[in-house]
This record gives sequence, structure tokens and C-alpha cells, in this order.
Amino acid sequence: MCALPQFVPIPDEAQMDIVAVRRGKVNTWYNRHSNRHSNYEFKEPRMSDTPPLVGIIMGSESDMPAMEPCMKQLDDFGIPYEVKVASAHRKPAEVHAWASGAVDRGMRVIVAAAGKAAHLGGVVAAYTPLPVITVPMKTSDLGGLDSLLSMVQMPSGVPVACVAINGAKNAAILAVQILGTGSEYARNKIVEMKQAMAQA
Ligand code: AIR
Repeated sequence: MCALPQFVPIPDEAQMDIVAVRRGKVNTWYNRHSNRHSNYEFKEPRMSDTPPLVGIIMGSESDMPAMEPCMKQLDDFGIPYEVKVASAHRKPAEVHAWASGAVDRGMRVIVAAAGKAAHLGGVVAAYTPLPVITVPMKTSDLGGLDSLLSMVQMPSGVPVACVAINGAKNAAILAVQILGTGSEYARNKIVEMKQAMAQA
């Protein structure tokens, strides 16, 4: 009989970093100033003493407002994350480079948001062993059904999870639940959130 595979927990340094973020030490990797689409100006990923555990990628800067609840929820949980904008169709090489380097940059789970023919999550999943949670963006023409179907109908062998249309907050919660399989800190955050919901 085969031995069960060893469970690999999130390293201690990452746990310590999570606590550091909770104390407000770390900013997110974007800030709110003008750019052509949505009042966000993206900076180059900065070298931080807190490696991101969640990688958030979206197909366009126009997806940013709908993805705000994802970042806010991770901020509330004190989980470090990285934000990347790159389209699977317009910048495929950039998506490839980002996704294939995610593990080495310390990430444990990826959230991918896109609208219309939303192939981003599937393409990212093709390049990384990390779990990918997709967020179908609501669209003006088809209400997001186009995005949803593009994400959920993945071929066998390359799964992605998929939350509701514009379900950015749930994507963050699911990401932290996945982190919680190897991090007591993350698991406790979910427990606290559930207790707060039950008491509201
Ligand atoms: N998109 C961008 N490249 C491929 C896809 N599917 C998506 C974006 C966004 C929508 O197209 O994720 O939801 C419109 O993007 P834009 O840049 O035209 O505003």
C-alpha cells in the first residue's frame, strides 16, 4: 500500500508575514490614481518583505472595480496578495511568464478574473500547478453568461474553480479557505468570519 503524500504546510516565514500584514505593514501593489480606464495606476511589482500568497490576475484594468471586493476581503483577512493585469489574448506571453513563475514567487492560490471570452483562468491553470479560482465578469452584451460559460466548461485535466458572476468577494474567501488547509492563521480567519455571519 502506498504511503499518503506528505502534507506540505505554508512555511513559517509566510505565516509570520501574514501577521505582519495584519499590523498594517504592507500595502497592496496598486494605488488609486488616474489611468485611462478606471482610476488605477499600476506599479511594477515591488520587492516586499511579504511575499504574496494569493495571485490576482485580471484580463483588463476595466475589471478592477468589480474585483475590488476581492482585494478588500484579503486586506480584511490580512492575507498578502499580488495584482496583475494581463489579457490571455492581448498579452499571452506576459500571462505565461506570470503564471509559470507564481509558485517560485511564493503564491499558493490564484484568482483569475476576466469577461467575455474569458480564457484567462484556463490559460493560467495550464501553466501552474496552483489551484485557480476564476471570477466571471459581468458583461454589457450577455450579462456575464459569456464569461461564466468560458470559465466553467474547462476540458478534462485542467480544472478551475468558478465563483458567481462578479463574485469577487467569494473568490477571496475560497482562496483563504484553500490557504487554510495549511495555515492555522488563514483557517481561523474563516472561522471568525463564519461566527460573525451567524451573529449578524
Ligand atoms: N478580456 C480581455 N482580454 C481577453 C478578455 N476576455 C476581457 C477583460 C474584460 C473585457 O474583456 O477581462 O472583462 C473587456 O476588456 P477591455 O480592456 O476592452 O475593457
